[in-house]
Amino acid sequence: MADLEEHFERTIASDRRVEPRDWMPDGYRATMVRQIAQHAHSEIIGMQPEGEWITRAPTLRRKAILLAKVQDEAGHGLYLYSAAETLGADRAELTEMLLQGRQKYSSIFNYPTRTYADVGVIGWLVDGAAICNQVPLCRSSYGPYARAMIRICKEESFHQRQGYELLAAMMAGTAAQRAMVQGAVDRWWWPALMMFGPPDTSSPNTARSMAWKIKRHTNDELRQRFVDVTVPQARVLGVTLPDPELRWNAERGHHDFGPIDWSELKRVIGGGGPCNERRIAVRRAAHEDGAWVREAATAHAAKRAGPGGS
Ligand code: FAQ
Repeated sequence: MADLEEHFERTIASDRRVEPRDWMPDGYRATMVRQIAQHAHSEIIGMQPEGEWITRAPTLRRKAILLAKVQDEAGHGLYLYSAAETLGADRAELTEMLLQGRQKYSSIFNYPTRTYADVGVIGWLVDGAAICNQVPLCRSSYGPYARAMIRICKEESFHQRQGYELLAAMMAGTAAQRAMVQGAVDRWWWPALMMFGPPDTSSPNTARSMAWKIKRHTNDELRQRFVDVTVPQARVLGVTLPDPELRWNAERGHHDFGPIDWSELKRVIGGGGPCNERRIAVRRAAHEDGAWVREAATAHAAKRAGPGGS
């Protein structure tokens, strides 16, 4: 046991990857399952806010792009559930825990998409925040998660650009379209900053996850990075970020920004966001509607495995 533990510690210290068959502390396994499952649930629930606009996309081109993006999110969720399975988690149980509210998904997907500009802002800000958070996770210590993150980040970066391009097109349009973009930015800016999680001073998991090299940066470090990369993009786009305290601080070499309403994050994580109930209800209905597919797949697998099967 001491040998196994030492091997694990050496793997972490020398920046090598922990692989599914390696011994790992129970706490490490539980943390990985928690983070990967939450991430997978976020991708699957995250299909809903934009998915609601597929039938209302303004042109065939926009519809094709949006369909592809939402399908990518489904793919990310499936990769991530597979990564959780390498730790011994059961996909059906993870889904059950999501539906019962025993596992979380990102707070950001509990906000409504009121106009088509919201689709662009989700690409620009939400995928932009996801990239800031996930690029360092490509170096996360758990091999299957880190490797899944590489492809996911490539796709998210395409998603971010399509959102920005959509917004740039709207900003080149009518005054009403520009107002629509500004309205969407006003509604999504603060929730996007909350995606990075609670401040470091009240983040119970960060220290342990950093020591295990699951997380490579703290929540506040990544939030700051996101603000710094996004401010110049907002300027080029011609939108105002809704924070009167946002300004460059030459001494710190970063942007200062105003206080975040942490009570809102707490409320949304706790189930009290504008769309929490709807998101889970839609997910539950999709799961129930898909029962026949799971049954058919199980019957098919049993038939293939049985005598006479190939
Ligand atoms: N929402 O101690 P910490 C996407 C929870 S991107 C809900 O700081 P940790 C792409 C946290 O889980 C979104 N819950 O926790 C896309 C913990 O609860 P627990 C998904 C939150 O793990 C784009 C408690 O608060 N990305 O889907 C949130 O060290 C567009 C205390 O927090 C990922 O999941 C929140 N915002 O750090 C799809 C990235 N923040 O479990 C569609 C991977 C915190 O103890 C469209 N995850 N909590 O009960 C991570 O990097 C980390 O898990 C953090 C949280 C940074 C999210």
